[in-house]
Amino acid sequence: MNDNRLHIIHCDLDAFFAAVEQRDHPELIGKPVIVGGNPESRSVVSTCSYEARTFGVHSAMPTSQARILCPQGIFLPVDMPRYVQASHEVFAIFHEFTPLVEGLSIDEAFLDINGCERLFGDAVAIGQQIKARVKKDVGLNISVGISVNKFLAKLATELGKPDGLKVIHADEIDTVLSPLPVSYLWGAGKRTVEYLNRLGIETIGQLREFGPVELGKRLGKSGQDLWMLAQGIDERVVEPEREAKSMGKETTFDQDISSREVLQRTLLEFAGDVGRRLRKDQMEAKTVNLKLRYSDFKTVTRAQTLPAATNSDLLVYQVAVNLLDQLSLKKQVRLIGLSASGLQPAGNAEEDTSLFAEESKDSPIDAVVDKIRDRYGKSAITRAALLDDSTEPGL
Ligand code: TTP
Ligand code: MG
Repeated sequence: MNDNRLHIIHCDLDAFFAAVEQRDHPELIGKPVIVGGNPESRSVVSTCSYEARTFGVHSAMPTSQARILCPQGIFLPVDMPRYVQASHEVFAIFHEFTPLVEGLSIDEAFLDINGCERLFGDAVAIGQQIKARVKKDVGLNISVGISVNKFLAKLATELGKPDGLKVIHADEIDTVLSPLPVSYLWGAGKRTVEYLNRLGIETIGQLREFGPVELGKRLGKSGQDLWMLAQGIDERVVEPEREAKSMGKETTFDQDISSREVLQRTLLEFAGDVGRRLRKDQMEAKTVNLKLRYSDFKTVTRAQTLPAATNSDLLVYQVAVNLLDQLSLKKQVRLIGLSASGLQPAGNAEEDTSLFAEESKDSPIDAVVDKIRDRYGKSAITRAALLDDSTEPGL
């Protein structure tokens, strides 16, 4: 399919691990932060802030060399759980816009927005919304590239970094590609680039002139693939992950919240959404997860696994409130999230005689509420506790 519409979005967080460190330790903002192993050992740099990059430091460089290039660098160890958490949050935002999300790495994904335009606007509008949400909800900068296929969207991200939102339109392909070094071709590794350079091919424009037959003779199938990319042709489709492992909702409040009541009411609304979605997909969840992010971006999570899987709004809500009770509200809350995980097809729950068992059966009330909401919209029916105050921010 040769689709000239801008429908592929590529997203990649800027200086990811280092950016999480700067977000969580604001005194590091503007400083050369280098994340990796201990500089005294034989470790390598995972990544570094853009400030450190001006000294020539980069990923995969021995930390000892980074220390020589940038003695004033702030060297930090890798703290994977925090980066994984941020990654999950960013991917959850992607999934709000389209189900067609293909993760490439911990901080990078393709989105195909075909069919989503009526809900969220065109690709550029969606790109802008993703950038704004990732900044507001997760506190990180993400670069976004938009084009007609995967290669060009990824290239657009690379060219727009940092904090970019770059579009490559179909009619710009030749002008954008021709002057670029061949290293910009996706998949052209160091050895391929050296080989092409030895043939006198430095730029993508020169590679195009070299022709597909000659390249194929010298590099086989990968030569032909490179030649196609050099024309801006890439027919690979976005391949989404197969199935959701959890479903949930979260919100960043417009103003930080200290009221337990507001948090509980938000959880009640979320539990309704989560339960409804579970029932719609004929699924049940074994585990309820609660997340709070405080005003200083410190994030805490709590989870409870139930004796039997459920898709009842009320049970999800009750467990979520129990989890909330375990968390301190001394600091104000910036974000609250509720999710259900350990998903399984409804009705497969093992027999259980505990107190939970009764409530975890499909609730007839939930089913009736779902029907009314399907027909008249979400606001047609609301649990009583949601009605008493609608003035809280962010809901
Ligand atoms: P990248 O997206 O390649 O790099 P980055 O996000 O740090 O910087 P930018 O995208 O703005 O150029 O990789 C994402 C994360 O993966 C990175 O923050 C750290 C980790 N990583 C390594 O641990 N080792 C590596 O060699 C690379 C390239 C990345
Ligand atoms: Mg990145």
